[in-house]
This record gives sequence, structure tokens and C-alpha cells, in this order.
Amino acid sequence: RRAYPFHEIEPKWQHYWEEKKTFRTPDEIDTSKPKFYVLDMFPYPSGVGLHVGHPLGYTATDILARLKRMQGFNVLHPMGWDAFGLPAEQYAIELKLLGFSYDWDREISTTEPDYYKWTQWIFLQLLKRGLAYQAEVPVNWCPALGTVLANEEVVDGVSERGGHPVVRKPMRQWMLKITAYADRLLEDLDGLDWPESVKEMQRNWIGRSEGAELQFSAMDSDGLESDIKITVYTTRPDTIFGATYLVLAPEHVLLPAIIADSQREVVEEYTELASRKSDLERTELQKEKTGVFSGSYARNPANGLAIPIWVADYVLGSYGTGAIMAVPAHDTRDHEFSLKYNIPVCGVVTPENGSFNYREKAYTGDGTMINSSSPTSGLDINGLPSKDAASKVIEWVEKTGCGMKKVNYKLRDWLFARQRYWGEPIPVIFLDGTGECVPVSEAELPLTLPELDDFTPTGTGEPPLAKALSWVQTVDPISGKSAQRETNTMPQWAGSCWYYLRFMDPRNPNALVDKEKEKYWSPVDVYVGGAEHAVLHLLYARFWHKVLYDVGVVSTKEPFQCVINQGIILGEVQYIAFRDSDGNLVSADSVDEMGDISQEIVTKSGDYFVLKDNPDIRLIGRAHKMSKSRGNVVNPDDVVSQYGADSLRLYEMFMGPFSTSGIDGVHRFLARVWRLVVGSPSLDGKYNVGTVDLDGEPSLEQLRCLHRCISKVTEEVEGTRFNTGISAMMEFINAAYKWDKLPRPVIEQFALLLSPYAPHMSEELWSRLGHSTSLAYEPYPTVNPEYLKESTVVLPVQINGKTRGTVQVKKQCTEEDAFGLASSDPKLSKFLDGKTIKKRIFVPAMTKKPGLSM
Ligand code: ANZ
Repeated sequence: RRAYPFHEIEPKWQHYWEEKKTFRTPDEIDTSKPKFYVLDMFPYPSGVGLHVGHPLGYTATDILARLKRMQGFNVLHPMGWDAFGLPAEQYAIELKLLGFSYDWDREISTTEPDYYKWTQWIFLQLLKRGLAYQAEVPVNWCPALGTVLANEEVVDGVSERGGHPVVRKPMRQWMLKITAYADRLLEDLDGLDWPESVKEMQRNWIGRSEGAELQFSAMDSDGLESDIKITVYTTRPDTIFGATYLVLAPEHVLLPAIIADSQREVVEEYTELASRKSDLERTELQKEKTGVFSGSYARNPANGLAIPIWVADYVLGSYGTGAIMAVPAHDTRDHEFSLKYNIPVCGVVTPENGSFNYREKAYTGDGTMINSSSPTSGLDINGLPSKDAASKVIEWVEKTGCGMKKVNYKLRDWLFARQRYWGEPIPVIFLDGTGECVPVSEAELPLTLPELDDFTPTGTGEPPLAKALSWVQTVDPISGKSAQRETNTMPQWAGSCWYYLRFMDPRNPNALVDKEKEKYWSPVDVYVGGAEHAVLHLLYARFWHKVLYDVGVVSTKEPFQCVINQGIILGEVQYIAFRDSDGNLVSADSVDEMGDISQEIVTKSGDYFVLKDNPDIRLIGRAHKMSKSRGNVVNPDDVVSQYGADSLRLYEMFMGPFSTSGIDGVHRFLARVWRLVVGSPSLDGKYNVGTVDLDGEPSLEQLRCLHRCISKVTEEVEGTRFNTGISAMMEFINAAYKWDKLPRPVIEQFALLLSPYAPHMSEELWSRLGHSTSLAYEPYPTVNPEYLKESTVVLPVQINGKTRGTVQVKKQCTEEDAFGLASSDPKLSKFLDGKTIKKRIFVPAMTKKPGLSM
């Protein structure tokens, strides 16, 4: 198994790097050089430590960091920790074992008072700007557990653990006004090099929509308009004539004033039930809609008709105005509801291509307005395209005073308080008597957590910190009045909102970050982490960054120029086929019973997995994440001790599900490199000399081969397509095995190319080739285009069966290239003039009888 002595060389070089502080980024650096800041998201290792999926992103950033150092950049590549009580030392050791080139002198932990002093300082800036405020907001309160639960911890109205009832209850909370930044957060997304999917998730999360607020007057029991006005939010004001009922959210403040006495009991019962559901459950599209009639009516201002007011929980109290005008003909949810409760459907938009059966389903597209004019109100939008009708209705409501144009966001202010011990204390006090909220002065920061023996929740919803009586009881230094400290703490997100700034200047006692350092290092050039952080962390950090920009602490509008999701390493793939009634295996899409199929008898065919000996049988391949519960977790320490860190690093870059055969493959490749340069061990355990020719001059063929490899590897590494970069190096080594001698300049360049991926082996080769210092700052190989020039081929061109001429093409040319050349050649193009080409046959230039015929 020990194809090369990685057991000796890996610890040796890890020790060397640590000792010599090879990857330290000095405090004072030559700022005339370009910079490259490459950052990993914080590791959130589960209780059991790292699994092989974790180092995936870290390997990618490490390759980039090593590459950029060799390309002459000042590189900032730090690592830190974010969880109270995390055994950080243990994880640091695991990361060092993999040879990651972090600057450990900049290691930070967001839970250290020296760090969270500045988290608290940022909170005070938010408070000063009115961006932090207190509010009574409904939270998920579980009386049995005596605690507030996150939305994800509530399922079907009961706690996920224990199944205890959960109610929505208003409680005093700290909120951050992220909504004030909604437009900037949205607009600035455009300039970022982020995965389009992540940007789209942020756009949806912010959820900007343009529409109108419209007022409907409620009617009293005599059918007369009352003073009560119900304001609805709609993105489709064009459909106002189709509004056949209104819906109020069960928590709408006007509801008690609107309910008719006859309906009071049923409505109250319904709202009580609704208070136990989460917003998510209420808005799930598949769930059957429910509601009750309030017993009252409102007047549709467009046509003067009285329409019923319903109460239904598919309308949320927290969005828009908490009330809607329901248009069954054009909204799917309203359609379903109206069928169930027998409410009239009135189509007001027709599709371009004619009529539509609105009773059958809702027509949600654009079209032409019908049934939309009223002599009573004087509004007439019939015949208009629906888009124009929307503006016309807005104009009309603004003129008549019953509505206005309105922009809405899905984004909510950020609930910033937790009732937990482990968290940054919120630096404010409340004066006894008046209850006035006074910020702790900046000079008093950090405000540290008191020691507490018992961290458990109090059972009353009061945070555990309330138990630290002598800490809570304090005096306002300015007024001298007695006061109580805030006992809520900040959520875990807080510390990770700005840590990338602290890495630029981690020990500064006087500022969050030095201005000059910030200017030089900002923004983060590449930020790598899991796609699960697409919204919360990445949005919160952008928000804080923009606030810090307004405060004058940072110089860029955005923190992370480029974000890359590293993907995941899957634990295993499970193949499933089906059996028919005779027990024969059949395609997964046809019938019956399922069963697991062993990986050995499966192969891939086109888009499907099929049985090797019967490709007609299609299987379903299901990939599983690594998880403790599936028992498929592979531990990196085990892989490192069996194959070495370099093999694991290379392997990680191929992604795909974890398999032993995959790691064998990259391990064999490294062993081949080793044998080529160092030789194989002889009986006495010493190494023979490999094929290296220390004084030899490279041949033209060797240089061509090397430069093709440099070109490919550089291109791929810069595009973060690391797997194809590795393939190019494998090809080079295959070619090199056919050479008698391997001249030193060629293999030295190769060692440099390989070093970001397999740094231990490369350092060892480099030193065996006669160098006495690390290769970490050696110039990265550059391509000489002379050696890339392709030989060309003459390609005969046939038109209508006759050879009409030739074009000169590169060997690698594609059909499109060849056709482009042929059709722009005056001699050939005259045969094509005025004709349509029915068929084109291209025989590639690399084959024996190349040609193009049309
Ligand atoms: C009438 C209408 C007719 C609507 C139509 C849609 C289609 P977004 O894009 O999400 O902003 N709505 C408004 N407030 C709501 C609430 N609190 N809970 C549930 N639904 C609510 O969508 C806005 C649309 O969602 C609004 O436009 C409203 O229904 C509904 F053919 O009004 B619409």
C-alpha cells in the first residue's frame, strides 16, 4: 500500500511550514504588490469532528492561496472559529494535518471578548442610527418547554421535540432594520461574481414586488358604508373588477370590529387554531385552504358591488397589509378557495389567443381586459392590455383617494435577540423606574458574560442571564440611577457578520480594523462555503457591511466580490430498480416494488443509470449526503493515514461520491510521479535514482508537452475547475513515462504546477532536485505560446459532391470553425451563394481522411 513514503514527507513539511511560518502574512507588507484575499466560511463541525466532506472547500481555497503566492500576490488566507465552547484546538490540528496554508498568526475566535467587543461596538452603531430597535413580535412560545422556538423547530403546531403545543405569543425582542437596506441589497447584487442561483435566492428572499394598496369600505348591517376601511395589497390592480371577496388574515387588527355577531364564535375558534400554525404551514401551496365567513361585506370601489369578507389563514398578517382582494379567476389560491366555498368567479383578463374557462382554473398571465367598466365609478379599462390597465387603475385610485402605488418586500426585519446564555451580551441597560433604554458606553466594552453555573432556560421565557442577579443589577454611570442589564443575547449569526474584516488586522485594540489595512485588503476576492448559506449569513453580512460603509469603517460597498459554493462530497450512491409481479427487474419508471442494487452491476448510459447486462432496465440513482445517521461518514484522519493528505486533497477536487477506488486512482498518480523523479525503493529501503537528468536540455517535444500542461492547468485552476487541471497533469506524467530521460528544467516546472494541489510531495521533489528552501514563493510557471502553436492541416471541401477547394485549419478545429472558414473563403463561398445547406458532413482534422462536405 505504501507506494511512496507520504508518512515521512507530510509531517516533515508540515513541521517546516509551521516552524518557518512560511504562510504568515506580515502586518506591514509591500502594498505596491497586488493582493489576494481568499477566505473560507467558518467550519461548523458537528459533535463528531470533521468528515471528508468538510475539507472540500478548504482544499479549493488552499489551492488558490498557494497559486496566488507563487504568482506574486500578497495573499491573506486566514482561519477562525465561531462557536462558544467549540474545541477549536482540535480542529486546528485536523486542518494542519491536511497541509492547509493558513496564516495561524491571524487565528481569531468570535467568542473571545477581544473580538466581540467590536461586535458590541457595531451593535451600538446600529442603535445610534435607529437600525436596532425593540418591538413586541410574535414568537413561537412553548409553555411546556418554557422557551421560544425557531420556526424550524415547530411542526404542525407542536414542538419538534416532545410534541408540546406551541403558540404564537408577542414578546419583547430586539430587531435590526435590515429592511431599510432592501433596495441596496438588491441592486448591488448585480455587480457580484456569485453563483446565479445564490443571487436569485437572495432576490427572492428580499422579494421586492410592485403593486398598489387599495381601500375597500366595510359595510354595516344595514348595507351602508361604515368608517372602517380595509386596505389590501395587490400586485394585480388591473384585476380589481374580478375581486369577488376580501380576505383578512386571522390576526388582522380590524377583524374584531368587522365580525358580525352571528359569526363571532366560529371566527374566534378559527383564529385560535390559526395561531398555532407557522407561516410556512399556512402558505404551503399543496395544503387545502380553509377559512370562515366574517358575516360582513365590503364595497368594491371599482363597481360598487358588495363582496363578502372572509377570514383565512392563507393570508399572512405579516405581509403587505394582512388583507387581500381575492380574484378567483386570476389567482390560483383564490380559485381553489372560491370553489370550495362557492364564491363567484369573474374573469377580467383574456389570454391573447381567445377565451378561457375561468371556472376550471385561474388564468394568471397577461392579456386583454374584459368585464371591467362601471358607470357608477366611471372607471373603464375594457380592451386595454392588462399591464396598461394596472397603471390606469393606480392612477384612478390615487385620484379618487382610495389607494396608491406601493412597493413591498418579503424581507422582514431581523429578529436579533436570543434567550440563551451563550451569546454576546447586548450592551444596553434599562433605568429602574422609567425603563428608559441607555446604551453602554463604548469605553466600557467589551461587556463580558457573567459566570453562571446553570445555563438552562428559566421556564418563564426569561433568558438564563436573568439568573446572574449581581451582573444584571447595575448603575448608569451618567445619571447615577440604578438600572438592569439587558439579559437577551445576540444570535449566533452576529459574530460571523464581520469577521472577514478582523482578519485584516486581528490584534488591533483601538479599532475594529485599521483604515489603511482595510483599504488594501478589501473586498474578499474569493469566499468559499456551502450553498446552505445562500441567504441568512450572506445577507446579514452584506447588511452589516453596508452599515459599516455608511459609518465610514469600510471602503467598499460589498464584502465578498466572488462567492463559490464548494458543493458536497456525497457519502454513497444507492441504486434502485423495480420488480414486476414475476419478480423480474424492470425499469424504475414502470412498476411496483423497489430494491437496492449493488453498484457493481450498474453503469451509466446517457442520462440514465442502467443494468450493465441489460441496458433496457433503467435505475434510479440516489446520492446520499454524509451523515452520522446513515453511517456513511468517512473520517479524514483515516484517509490521511492510509493514503496521505496529498491524495485526499487531489481526491477532494474530483468531488463525486466518496469511493475507495477513486482515492486509489489519485494515489497511484502521485506514486507514479514519485517513481519517475525519485525512483523505486530497492531492497535496502533506499531509493534508486529516477529518470531525472540533472544537467539535460529539454527536447522540443518535451517543452511542447510541458507547456500544454502549464497552459491547461493554469487555465483550469483560475476557473476553479480543479479536476480537469489534475487530469492534465496526469496526461503529462503518462507522456513523461515514455521519455528516456527527464531533464531537470521540465520536472521542476511540473513540481511547481503540482504544488498547490499536492504541496507535501512537491516540496519534497523540489528539495530533492537540489533546492534548499520552500517552493511556496517560487514563480508559478508561465506559458510560452511558441510551444503551443498547433500544426495545421489542409482540409478538402466538397460542395454538392464535387471538391471545390481547401481550407487550412488547426488540428483541433471544430465543424463550426471549418464551416466558418469555408464560407468566408471567396473561392468556396460562390458555390454556396443563394443556396440553403441541407446537410453538412464533417470529418475532423485529426482523423486520417479529414474533410468538409455540404
Ligand atoms: C389580487 C390578485 C389578483 C393577486 C391576481 C394576485 C393575482 P407578491 O408577489 O408575493 O408580493 N397577497 C397580498 N398580501 C398577502 C398576504 N398577506 N398573504 C397572502 N397573500 C397576499 O404577491 C402579492 C399578491 O399576493 C397580491 O396580489 C395578493 O394577491 C397576495 F390575479 O391581489 B394579489
